[in-house]
Amino acid sequence: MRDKIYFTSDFHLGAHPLATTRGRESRIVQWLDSIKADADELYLMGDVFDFWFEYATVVPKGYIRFLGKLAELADLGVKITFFKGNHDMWMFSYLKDELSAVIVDNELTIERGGKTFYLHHGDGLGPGDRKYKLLKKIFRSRLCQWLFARLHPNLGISIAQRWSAHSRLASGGQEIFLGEDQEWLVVYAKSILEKQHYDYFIFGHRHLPLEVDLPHGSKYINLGEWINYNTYAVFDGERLRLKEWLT
Ligand SMILES: [Mn+2]
Repeated sequence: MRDKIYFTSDFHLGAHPLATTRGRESRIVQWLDSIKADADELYLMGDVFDFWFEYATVVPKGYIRFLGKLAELADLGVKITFFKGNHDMWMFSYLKDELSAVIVDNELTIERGGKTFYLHHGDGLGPGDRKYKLLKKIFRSRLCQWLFARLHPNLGISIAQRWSAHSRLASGGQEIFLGEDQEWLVVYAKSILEKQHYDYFIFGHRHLPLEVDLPHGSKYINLGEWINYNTYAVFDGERLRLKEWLT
């Protein structure tokens, strides 16, 4: 029976070293295979790809097992939603056309089983991070995207990969919980709660699996990532649980 909703994020497929990306892809494919019988919806909440850009007639090489498995799920009737992450914000119509996927730019709010969910990749929210907030505006501008698409893919994608090699993830440091006052997504969720109630806030981006109780019975879940943690959340119609995929 298709009665479960799955949430996961931050696969960073294609992130260096390339040798580990195939192992990661294979874990993800096994996990997708394990949920295909009971998944009604699948939310891929950003940074699925370490870099993604769609040219009018070209998409980046790679990830065929992953994309093939997603196609299988889509053909079985699983509804797939992609969120744009900070590494893969340049998704246009390809995944929509191939997988009937929904592409979400920023936040998405849904209600399932009488519970309300606030969903977002998690980039550029909360206090601070001004430099990134400015970059996000530039990277998301049509002009910037148009200019980037004018570069030959060999050049454009190698520039992007070099850029990505300097990211937080590539530096290999393990994330640690900073405490409720310093965790900017906790601060952000609390600010939203002042205006409106949600039962669950689900984010990626933090690269640290987290479950934090918020005021008024609300909860913040961070989905972690698939380099160290292999974590995802599942909603069974009543409860949301953060889980680890064990092969
Ligand atoms: Mn990420």
